[in-house]
Amino acid sequence: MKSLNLSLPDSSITFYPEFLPQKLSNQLYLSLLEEVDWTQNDITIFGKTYKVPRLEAWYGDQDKSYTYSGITMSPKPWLDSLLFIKSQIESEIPQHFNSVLINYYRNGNDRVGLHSDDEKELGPLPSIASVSLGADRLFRLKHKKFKQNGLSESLTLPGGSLLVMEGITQKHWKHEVPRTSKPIGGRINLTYRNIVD
Ligand SMILES: O=C(O)CCC(=O)C(=O)O
Ligand SMILES: [Mn+2]
Repeated sequence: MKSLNLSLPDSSITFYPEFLPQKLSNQLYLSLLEEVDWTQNDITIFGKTYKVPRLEAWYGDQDKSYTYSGITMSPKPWLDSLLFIKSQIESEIPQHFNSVLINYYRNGNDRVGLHSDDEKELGPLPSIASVSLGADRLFRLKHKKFKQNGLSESLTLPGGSLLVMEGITQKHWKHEVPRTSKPIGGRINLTYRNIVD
């Protein structure tokens, strides 16, 4: 399968632009939109509570729980379509995943701010396999140091693509999906993760 190493310093990031065939990717988008039990969580920053600017869901093995942005979530039991995508990933890369965080960006106003996937539940060198369905969105990476000279990278994540971030990537880089004023449709992103105990 066609893959591309991003070759950024202090990272290990591989991009598979055509991981899922377009037709399958569209079908999965529509079925997940229906099947997933979406919630809009609250987030409290400096004592003020906001609605998270996207819908979220968390699925996985039943014995795992996870704290994300201060919210502890118990995973819902796997759906067939989520297990199918997981098996596609696990047949391409030598990693095992026991959970998935799913985001639904309803339009260009929905987004995720700069962060690292460095929660302690993921262990010191987390592997994150990120599958995108639906509309193209910009994915921006920023190195935590060298802020002045702006060591950063942007790529468009199209529907059907897979982005794998491994090793020391989360330790050194943050990432975001910024808001866009372009009139665009919805996007679902699934980040498969392995919770270590
Ligand atoms: O939507 C994306 O591509 C990224 C989502 C993300 O960074 C996350 O869920 O931690
Ligand atoms: Mn993330």
